[in-house]
Amino acid sequence: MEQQTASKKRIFSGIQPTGNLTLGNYIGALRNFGVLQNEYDCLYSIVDMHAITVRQDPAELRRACLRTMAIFLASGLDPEKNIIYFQSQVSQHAELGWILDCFTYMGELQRMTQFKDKSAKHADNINAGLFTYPVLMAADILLYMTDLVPIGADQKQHLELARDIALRFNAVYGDVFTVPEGYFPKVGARVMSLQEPTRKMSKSDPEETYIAILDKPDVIRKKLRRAVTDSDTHVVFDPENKPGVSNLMAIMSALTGRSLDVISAEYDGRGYGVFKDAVADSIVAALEPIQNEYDRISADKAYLESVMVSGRERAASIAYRTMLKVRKKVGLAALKL
Ligand code: ATP
Ligand code: LTN
Repeated sequence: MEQQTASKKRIFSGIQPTGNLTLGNYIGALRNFGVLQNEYDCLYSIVDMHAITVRQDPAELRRACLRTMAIFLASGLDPEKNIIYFQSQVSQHAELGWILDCFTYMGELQRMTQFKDKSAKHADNINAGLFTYPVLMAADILLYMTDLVPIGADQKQHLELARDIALRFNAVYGDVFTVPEGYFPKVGARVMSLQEPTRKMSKSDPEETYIAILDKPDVIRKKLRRAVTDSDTHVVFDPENKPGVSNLMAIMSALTGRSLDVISAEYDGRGYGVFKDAVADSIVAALEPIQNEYDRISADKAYLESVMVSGRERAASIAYRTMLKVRKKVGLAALKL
């Protein structure tokens, strides 16, 4: 049975298998996953149940699930050290999701900005799952007694809700859930769209607005050259007045570890063309090793299958124990195997 190492804290995060993972997903979340794998017990889930809050083509969803798992592995996550699995294969997510629905207020969910954005984007399908999406996310996190959640800034509001739900449940039943904290990157917590730099880069937006983790160097360079900037020539960090340039600076800083001041000093006054090419180079350098690994791993279907099976078993054994406790606390019939 999966045991949490006494001294290690636990991490959980999830990514939806919708479309192509972007540079935003990488800088905001994925890149931090591997950094923490030695100090924490980590679970990383491909949250396919969240993905179906928006209508998906079944064959493409299945492919996107495997693609996402291969990207997790290609970005350096060791499947021995980390539990990597598909959310829908551990049924306790749905079970706890329902229970937590009964501890969440309509008003709280109505305030969620992601719900408002997605409802506007999918006005023909504002389903109840889209509304209760953050409760399923809270269930994902609380099911594993998570201490830390590496996410981008767009998920902060959802994490706050997960904390509120945990505190509310604990206030009624005693200390059942660990109350999780967010873990955000210092630069690049919100990578913006290349075409509309006041909106976040999103994998469900049109192709030219994002860099995909799997984009080839020539595509990356082309997208960068077309990225929206402004009409002066200064490379200075000023997100309010120069959102496009500031976004590119933040991307470069996040990927190279150089400060915004150093980047400004090097590129200010040399023209946006030179700067954009340099940003493209930093992206290519960061993504190329992942892409090479991806090509190797994604060809090995048997390996992906074995990671999927062992991830599911390990996650399920933790989830099962949490649900025994939760069911008992709430007064649901005991599970007899
Ligand atoms: P979708 O467009 O399908 O809603 P998404 O691109 O927002 O998807 P998710 O699967 O919802 O991606 O997010 C996975 C992780 O990536 C989350 O932790 C999220 O905060 C992070 N993330 C997503 N977009 C960005 C971004 N533009 N900048 C930084 N982090 C991001
Ligand atoms: N809601 C997140 C994806 C997600 C997640 C999670 C992230 C689902 N469950 C649990 C962290 C922890 C998103 O839309 N980006």
